[in-house]
Amino acid sequence: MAMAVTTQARFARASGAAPAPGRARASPLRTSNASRCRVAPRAARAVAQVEADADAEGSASAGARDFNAYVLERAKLVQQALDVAVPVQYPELIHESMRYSLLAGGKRVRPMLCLAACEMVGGKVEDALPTACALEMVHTMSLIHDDLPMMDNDDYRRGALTNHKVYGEDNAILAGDAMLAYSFEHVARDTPSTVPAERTLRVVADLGKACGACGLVGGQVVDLESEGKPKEEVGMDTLRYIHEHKTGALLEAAVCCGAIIGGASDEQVEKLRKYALDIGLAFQVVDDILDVTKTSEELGKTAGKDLVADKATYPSLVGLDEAKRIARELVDSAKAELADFDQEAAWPLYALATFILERDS
Ligand code: GRG
Repeated sequence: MAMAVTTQARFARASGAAPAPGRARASPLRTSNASRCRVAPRAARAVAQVEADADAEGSASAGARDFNAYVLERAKLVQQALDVAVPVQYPELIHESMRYSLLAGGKRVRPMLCLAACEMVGGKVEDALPTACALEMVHTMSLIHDDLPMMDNDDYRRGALTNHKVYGEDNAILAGDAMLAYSFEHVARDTPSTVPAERTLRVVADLGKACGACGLVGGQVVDLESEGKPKEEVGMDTLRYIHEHKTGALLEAAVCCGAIIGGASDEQVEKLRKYALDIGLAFQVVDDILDVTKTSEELGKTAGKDLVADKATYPSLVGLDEAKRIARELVDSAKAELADFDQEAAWPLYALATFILERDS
């Protein structure tokens, strides 16, 4: 696989050594990694598409044309905050393992949604930043665990070797556990004290719900249960459940928690929940589409796995064109939920919805 060569070369360059086949004690990310942000190159084409669409539509918001700068600025902000939140300290190995996956790039969609929702309802970015980082910690730990041999068994993630390939399965499990626990600590302890405590408490509860047996874990369990079954037997209802929980639940938490921190009314949170449920499902439908239309090199992870496993996915159950139509419809429906908000303040949530549809990794 072409990616294997490229990724190993990149790893070797970053660490100054050839990648160890099993456990590695030296991390390529021992020093600050804040400037090494790969979001822009990997998402560049989709960002350009969002801007082109905004131009073509004569978008209500002139700001939409600055989406490229917006994404870069937000990704950098989140990268720096994560770098500070998880320093290397004793015991070094587990902190290095956490940092290896957390600072390895990624599109940072969940933190961006959280910050955008907070700002749209009048909140301050710095108030939501610990929650935005916590969302990325939960997301990253779920990727680490998902990649383990007893789950999805993957060797590559975010264009690099998976955590267990570098640090061993025992440390990868523990790094995920530590990151999950720390995400809640970070929200509870580091959200500015000017944010009313009841808002922070609601965020902790919503984040917990998104992680648990009625959220990501529930989606993962049903996904594992469905593996090996004929895709027709799995069917659309179960597939939708998997997608809405495995992927959608955290996007829902991202948008709703950002809005709660920003002081949204209950009515506003519920409108934004509908927006988030639509983009959450669309995100995974697009993921299914990318799995069959992109290469491993383009995705930074193994492509074509669903096809090889003959897994139930939107393209495999309804066809590629219909899957694309459904994703478009979901994103249109999400945008409709934004109609009652200040349109100028809402432009990043419009643009992020388009980005989710148009992304190519
Ligand atoms: C205890 C929270 C918790 C989870 C454990 C392993 C597990 C249960 C759930 C797996 C959830 C999972 C990996 C869902 C896939 C979601 C998805 C579409 C990932 C890709 O997201 P991107 O494209 O990735 O945003 P980047 O790398 O850009 O961040």
